[in-house]
Amino acid sequence: MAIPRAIVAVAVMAAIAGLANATNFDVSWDLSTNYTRWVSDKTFRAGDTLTFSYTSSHDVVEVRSSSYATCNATSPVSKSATGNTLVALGAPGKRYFICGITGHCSRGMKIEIDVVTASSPPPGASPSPSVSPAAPTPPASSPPAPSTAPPSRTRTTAKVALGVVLMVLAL
Ligand SMILES: *[C@@H]1O[C@H](CO)[C@@H](O)[C@H](O)[C@H]1NC(C)=O
Ligand SMILES: *[C@@H]1O[C@H](CO)[C@@H](O)[C@H](O)[C@H]1NC(C)=O
Ligand SMILES: [Cu+2]
Repeated sequence: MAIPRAIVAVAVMAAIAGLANATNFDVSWDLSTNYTRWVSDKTFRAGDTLTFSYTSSHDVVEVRSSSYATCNATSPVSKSATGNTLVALGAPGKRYFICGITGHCSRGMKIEIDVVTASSPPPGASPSPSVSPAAPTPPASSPPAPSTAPPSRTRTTAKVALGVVLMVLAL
């Protein structure tokens, strides 16, 4: 009531800007996914999150690199078996996750996440944000076309959806 809408709107835009670079990666945690391949086209930045989804046949165990190499879940950093495990990638560095059920890690349920600083460009990315030369120019009122990379699309979609929700709340 006492807070002018303009101030609320500025706060909302600031909140959106702060979240603009956070991406959630959904990890379908099972015995059939090749996680080496899954990580290969993704860039994980500090502030991003992972959401592991899995059945009761699995769990998520975070381990140190030495235990990762040998699939040893004996003294984990952390362990979760809720079926839906959210992991915050808070700081740059490597994170190691395995399934603690006997035999699953050695059969491929292991994933190494290399978290880079939030401002780092993805490996091999061109220095400037590129627009496909063949793409038609969108009408001026349209939002920018999302990148073809799934994480970026998630990022953009989440940002737009959040912006809509917050703007509605602000008004
Ligand atoms: C997983 O994918 C990587 C990269 O594409 C490949 O080199 C590897 O052989 C695959 N592993 C399995 C078990 O298929
Ligand atoms: C697994 O790790 C624990 C704790 O570090 C260690 O005591 C145990 O010997 C390891 N097991 C194997 C099979 O290496
Ligand atoms: Cu498992």
